[in-house]
Amino acid sequence: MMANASADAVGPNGRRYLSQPLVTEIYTADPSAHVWGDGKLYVYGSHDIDGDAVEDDLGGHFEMRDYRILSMDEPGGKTTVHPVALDVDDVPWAEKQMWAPDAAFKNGTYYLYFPAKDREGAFRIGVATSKSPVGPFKAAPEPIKGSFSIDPSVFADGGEHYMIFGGIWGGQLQRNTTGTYDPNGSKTDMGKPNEPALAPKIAKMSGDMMEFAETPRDVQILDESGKPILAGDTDRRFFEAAWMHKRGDTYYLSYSTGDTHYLVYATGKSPYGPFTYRGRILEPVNGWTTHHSIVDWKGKTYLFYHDVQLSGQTRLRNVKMTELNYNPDGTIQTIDPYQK
Ligand code: FUB
Repeated sequence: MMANASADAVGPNGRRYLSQPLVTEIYTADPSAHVWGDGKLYVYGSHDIDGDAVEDDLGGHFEMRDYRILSMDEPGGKTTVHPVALDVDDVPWAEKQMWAPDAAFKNGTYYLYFPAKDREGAFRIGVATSKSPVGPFKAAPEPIKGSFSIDPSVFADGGEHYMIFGGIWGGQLQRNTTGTYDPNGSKTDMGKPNEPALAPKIAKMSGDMMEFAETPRDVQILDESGKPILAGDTDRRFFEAAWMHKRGDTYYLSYSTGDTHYLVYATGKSPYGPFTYRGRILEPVNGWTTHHSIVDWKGKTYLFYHDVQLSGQTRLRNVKMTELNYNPDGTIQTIDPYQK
């Protein structure tokens, strides 16, 4: 058992964690949770490893090279760690850094969407297929045409699927402002503080789920007065880890604010937006990154997230889950990742 795998473990602030890691035998992060037709819950996430890279400002220390899928039969039940579902060596175009993935299901096939760096150092998004929710997955020979940056999440709505993706800074969104990767683009220039922040992207998927059916467009995130959230508004602007879900007629776009460490959300009336900022979902966890998914399962809604309880190291994270509750007006009750 890894150190700190105990209900009595406390974070750097001396407080006990709200919930415990789902698994302790491997390090896991960036959980995208789904309930498919069999009623079980599957988590498609990153498999963190303790690599050699020195920690840097662009996430070079996240050296993940494969995916391991988790599954649970019941909330609070045992979590199973499945064998390797896809390895970087089996993705012809990818060199390294298999970061946060997501999955979709259509017509008897499971689709795993994942970002990785190609041999030019550009993040692209790939797709792999399987007849089993836990793989093994077979990768397409090329990345999705027109894809760039990181953190794909695929949202199903009205018979269509949409990919929402992107991440600034180490996620390279600022190097793709023209839709084409600029190897000489700035590593860190995210625009002037009083300019609109860089936006996550959205594209409808093709019928066969292997391509974009349209050129990715910006997802606008507005403040309470209808103005775009600005680049300098670091507590609220998009950084990475977008997730979309729907409740009633309302679309919820949630994301990480990165260097300010919040999980926040905005609501809208269409998956394309515009979205209006509403508030925080999760206060900062122990660890630099924060990343999540939201899913309904057996009559409740759950937030899947990660922190570094087990290792205390940024690069070695562990996935957790906790219940998420709405207020009567549809706003989300902010979660504190520590016990009161
Ligand atoms: O896991 C690597 C990166 O860290 C993800 O792509 C980001 O969302 C952050 O969690």
